[in-house]
Amino acid sequence: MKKVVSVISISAILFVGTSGLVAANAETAPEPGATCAMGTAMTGGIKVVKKKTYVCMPDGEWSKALRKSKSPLDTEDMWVKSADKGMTAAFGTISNPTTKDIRIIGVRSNLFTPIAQFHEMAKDAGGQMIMTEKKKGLVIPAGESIELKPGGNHIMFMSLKKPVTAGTLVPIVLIGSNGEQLKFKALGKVYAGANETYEPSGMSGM
Ligand SMILES: [Cu+2]
Repeated sequence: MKKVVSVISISAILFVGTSGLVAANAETAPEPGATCAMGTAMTGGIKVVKKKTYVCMPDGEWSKALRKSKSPLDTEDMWVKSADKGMTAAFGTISNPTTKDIRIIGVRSNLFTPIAQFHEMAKDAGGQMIMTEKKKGLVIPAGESIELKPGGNHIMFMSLKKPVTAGTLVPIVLIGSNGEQLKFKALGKVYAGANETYEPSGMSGM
């Protein structure tokens, strides 16, 4: 706590010294193509500046300015595996009733740190199921539904801020590549599977 206070006072002094009384915490819009602080392989770090949303894309660059709109996607039976800490994942069915593919590039929820990934389970050359990240986000094809399920595609939350308790509803927002925001609540459920480990060299488990 002491450390935080001293950092704030130093930055306040710097602001007064260099630019007078400029609002110290004003968010600035990222330059197009600027790399995100999250680095590669992490979706997160969503910024909202002057009513426009910027998403730290899975490829490590900020998205273009996205004007907020309502997503035409539908969800059904969304749920999150209950967990006290660490990682968890969200599952359920997402449908696209429109005639255009919709790409989901970001995830936001106040239960998690702003780090989430879209994962896909696939067989490797040896027939082993492995988990890989979908770096371009999650595409819901026109007129189709995709089912996120244990052992298949899922939305992975890398670091919980609060426990997800069985029976509670977790608010989640998915952000589309055109700024469409899909808000839904996912039910916390006890589930014995979907255990994953995350190692620097790769991912295993489920
Ligand atoms: Cu995963």
